[in-house]
Amino acid sequence: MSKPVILLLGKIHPRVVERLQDGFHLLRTPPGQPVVLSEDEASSVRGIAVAGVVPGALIDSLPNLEIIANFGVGYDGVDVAAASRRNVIVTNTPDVLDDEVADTTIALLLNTLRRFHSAETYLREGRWEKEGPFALSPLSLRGRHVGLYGLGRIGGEIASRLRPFKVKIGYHTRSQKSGVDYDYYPTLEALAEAVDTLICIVPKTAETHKAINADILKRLGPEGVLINVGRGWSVDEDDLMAALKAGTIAAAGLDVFYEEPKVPAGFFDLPNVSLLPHVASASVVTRNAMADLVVDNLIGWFESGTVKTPVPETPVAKK
Ligand code: A2R
Repeated sequence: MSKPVILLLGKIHPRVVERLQDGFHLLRTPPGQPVVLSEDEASSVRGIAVAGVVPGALIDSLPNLEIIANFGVGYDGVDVAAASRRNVIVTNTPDVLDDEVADTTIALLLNTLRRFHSAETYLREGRWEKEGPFALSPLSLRGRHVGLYGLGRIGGEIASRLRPFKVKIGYHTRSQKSGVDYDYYPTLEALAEAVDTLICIVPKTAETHKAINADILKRLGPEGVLINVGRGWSVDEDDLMAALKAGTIAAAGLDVFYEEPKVPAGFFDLPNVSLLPHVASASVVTRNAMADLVVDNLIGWFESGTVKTPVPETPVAKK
């Protein structure tokens, strides 16, 4: 029997290729360029492994496509509606990255408040010896009231890590969560009004587009801090830049941006931001686990017609 053909899209983790190459025929297209396939190639494709974008038009051009295995918990790059119309399964990589992303969030929060990145640069530049101690950080985690915009798999892990820091914790999601005792706020506005530190960990959807805007930032207040580890999509970067410059809020820590890898140059001039290049899950161990889940979903589908982690919108059908 011929091996199933898998189309690899975007910058795919080497472990995905390594584990798939024996059992599958892999089709690669040049990264960063539109996918061009011959008619024969297009009709041979039964699966896609992707870290990035799968447009509806591509899905529609692959008549025998059965499954799209997305590398990452956020699968907003995949046109899930187009996939569902065609009965194509979509999978993502939840759970295996929760701890890493939550750890990074705490690091980014502390960095933003205490400016450890600037302190280290100060030391490396030899300024400690020449100029004396690094300036005291105006901000601290002590006594903060932290609000989570999103309390799912990752948000829940962030909240449980925050507990031992003895901060007050609240959250906003569309539905109140059972089994947690954090204060629930039915709107993002109400959450922002109550807290001074807002952590964004919601998915990229129409509802979350630029949800964190000038109004929300104003509600956080002059001691306010915004941390974004969800999607850049959820923050109005112009409003954020203006708020940081005007002192409407005190600081921000960003791991994600609206148009990655482009980062608005204005952020580089601001002393009150900590910026990371979307690395929240980017350790070898966690990225390997994500790669394994991509592969396990594909192998599961082609060997037994089952997948481990279908996205909620997908039709989970037996082959
Ligand atoms: O709204 P709910 O009750 O479904 O709670 C989800 C919340 N959420 C929202 N909260 C307020 N307004 C919205 N429009 C809205 N949409 C979703 O976000 C839930 O608490 C959380 C998402 O949790 P999970 O689906 O478990 O996602 P996970 O694994 O925590 O990852 C979150 C996102 C990914 O989608 C990537 O964009 C990023 O983190 O890596």
